[in-house]
Amino acid sequence: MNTQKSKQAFDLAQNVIPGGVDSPVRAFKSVGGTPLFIERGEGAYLVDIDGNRYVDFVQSWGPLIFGHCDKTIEDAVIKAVKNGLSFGAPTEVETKLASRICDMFESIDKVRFVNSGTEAVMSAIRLARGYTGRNDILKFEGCYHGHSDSLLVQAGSGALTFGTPSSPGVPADFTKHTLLAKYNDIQSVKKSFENSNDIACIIIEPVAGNMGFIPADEEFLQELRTLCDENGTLLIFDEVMSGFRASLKGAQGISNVIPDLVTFGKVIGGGMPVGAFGGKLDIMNQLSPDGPVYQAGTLSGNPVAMEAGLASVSKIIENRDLYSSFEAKAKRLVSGFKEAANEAGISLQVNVRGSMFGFFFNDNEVKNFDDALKSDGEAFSKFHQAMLNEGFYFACSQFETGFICAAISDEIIDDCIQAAKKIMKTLK
Ligand code: KE4
Repeated sequence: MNTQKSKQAFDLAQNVIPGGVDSPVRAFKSVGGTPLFIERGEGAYLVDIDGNRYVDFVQSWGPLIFGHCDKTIEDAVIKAVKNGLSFGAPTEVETKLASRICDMFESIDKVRFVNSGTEAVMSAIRLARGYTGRNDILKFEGCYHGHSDSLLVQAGSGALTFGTPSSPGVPADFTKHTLLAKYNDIQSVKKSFENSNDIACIIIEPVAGNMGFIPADEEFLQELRTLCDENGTLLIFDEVMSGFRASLKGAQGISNVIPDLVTFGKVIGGGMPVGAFGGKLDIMNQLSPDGPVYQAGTLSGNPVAMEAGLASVSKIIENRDLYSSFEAKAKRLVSGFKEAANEAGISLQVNVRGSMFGFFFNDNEVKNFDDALKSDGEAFSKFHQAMLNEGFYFACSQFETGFICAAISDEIIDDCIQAAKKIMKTLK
């Protein structure tokens, strides 16, 4: 692939944008090589500024469940734009999208829109603290919930301690209320409750997509629910990535565990900047202006973004049989990868939930962040680069997730598996 124009564009971008990107993972630092500058999307494909076409398994990190330039979503946005871009006042489309989400999830009586997943999670955490009157929060090593200060936390010394900031600029005081536990390990959670009787909420990616792809064990989620009920702690499902992706009803549609608060993003914006958080009446009614917990946003519920989200969510609800097709394609893809790896004498761990999939270059099953860290990052990087050269665009980090969209055909899956068979042989 000739990527000369991307290289030039990246050089220019780095003069005026930190790292040349507006979000760090895009810089390809984890896999090496130059990030591709994209000119346009076409259904299942990305086209870079050098004219190279790639099958897109990233889909803007999840939002584009129908692929690029979906006509339904495009028409909705174009129509909305002609009425104006923003009013800073309520519009009926916000109510329509909120109603779709409330009708879909028994755990949600009300929902509020924001502009990103980060905002959704930050707001849900504040609401949980305001509702319970407690200060501590519990998250899991390896789960990412956006970049708000109290959630930018990794394990301190020892495995199960109060978090320490994982970024400069976050004062230790801002993370002293953040407890850490191990994903899929209920004993580590019980230990946290021994360490604190002030836990406002547990927040979890019920299908983790930010330490690579690791679904939580159903029993683990059920035990989290029980522990929260026993301790008066709220359970927050961060479904920013898994919402409308792991199933029509996200992870809670698979586990049947009902959270107290849910956060959304990505698919509910259809590619436009939308996040949301929702839950039961008694919790949501604590939010300003009805309640004392403050939360706000100039462009929250932006009518153009709302129309994109309404079109995206409505279309997926009207085509809910797509999920069985998504999952069949994802399973066929990763099974093909696993077969190709086995033929090459390489250990590959794979997993699927609905339209989400992941693979680890790892000898053993990956159940938590420690396991994920033992994966062969070099093999992943070589695979990523080689598949790019074959015209397949995967997430540029072992600690991300892949997605199937409605525009990805069975033929594309077959072609991708053939490319993987060729590439795996070169990795040994
Ligand atoms: P945003 O603020 O990026 O919209 O959402 C933060 C967020 C919250 N919760 C979960 C479960 C998430 O996956 C995310 C964001 N996901 C990453 C992909 N791993 C966004 C990509 C990026 O950071 O550029």
